[in-house]
Amino acid sequence: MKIAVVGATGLVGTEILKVLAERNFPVTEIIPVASEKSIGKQVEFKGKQFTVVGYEDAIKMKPAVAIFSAGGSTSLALAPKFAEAGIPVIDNSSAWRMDPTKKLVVPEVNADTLTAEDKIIANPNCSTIQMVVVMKPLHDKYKIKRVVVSTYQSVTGTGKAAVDQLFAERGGDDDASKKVYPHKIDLNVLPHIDVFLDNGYTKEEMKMTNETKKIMGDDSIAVTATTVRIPTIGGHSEAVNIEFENDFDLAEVTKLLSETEGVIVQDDPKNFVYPMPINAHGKDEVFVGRIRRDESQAKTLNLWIVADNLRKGAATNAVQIAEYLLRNNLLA
Ligand code: 2RA
Repeated sequence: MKIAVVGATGLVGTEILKVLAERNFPVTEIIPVASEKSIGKQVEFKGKQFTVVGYEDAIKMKPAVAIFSAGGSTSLALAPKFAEAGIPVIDNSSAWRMDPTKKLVVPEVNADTLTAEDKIIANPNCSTIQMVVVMKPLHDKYKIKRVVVSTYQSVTGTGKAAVDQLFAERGGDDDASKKVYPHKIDLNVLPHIDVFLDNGYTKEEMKMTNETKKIMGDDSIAVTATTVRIPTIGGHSEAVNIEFENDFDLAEVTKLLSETEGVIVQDDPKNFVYPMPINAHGKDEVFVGRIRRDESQAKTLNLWIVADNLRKGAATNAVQIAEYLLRNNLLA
């Protein structure tokens, strides 16, 4: 089937093509869509070249689904045009995530809410996705009251220019014109992701709070986040403290997580086994370790969660939504 990838030449767009190929999604033709300046360029998929087209031509080619990763304003402008033509859109930007008429989907958590009427489906923020995949089975079993999360996020979450800044600095190039962050990122840590809001939190932090409630379908879950950029590229890491309504057994928590689809437990600290971005890089799963009781408070758990933000945090999650639509005959 024909698949349109809008923003096919960006970091996430490239990853979407890789994931579609690796997971053997039944693609007959890729329709790469990009802005005016990229039209006519070639994009490779499974050894074949496909020509980048504008969105009007893409709609005329009647793809079965369009996966968008082209930023919020492009999505706001173009996703409705695909949707009106009956082409389901899976959108990686934040444009539609909190729109009450749109579903915000992590397949392991809430794909079963999707219907044929959902023509624009939002893919959540990367740092939220990896956290809710782990939270879901725990919430079902013990009921989560409150989550305190601190993130350690890869520069790939910002985009290619940020990766370039990191490596330029590492090579000794401190040219301010190449900087996308307001400070040096190499050998540094920035407690700042996305813009600051009036309440003192960043937009990224509020995404973790608001998106979690929507995906989990439970407004009673309290989430407070501190999101931090670190000079790494393999994935996002999160220290997560979860307070439950009901008490848990630690061995049972580990068993539950090891039986959860899409989750891999890596928890043998005595042998230095715990999730790290260097190992999560290029993988589709969410890795969890450092599973331990919070000894300062009853019914409370500490976890360390790592996933490749370009994969499960973006491309893989979007392709999994497309797989769900395919399995359930919901594609155009
Ligand atoms: C980041 N959350 O890591 C973003 C990307 N979606 O900056």
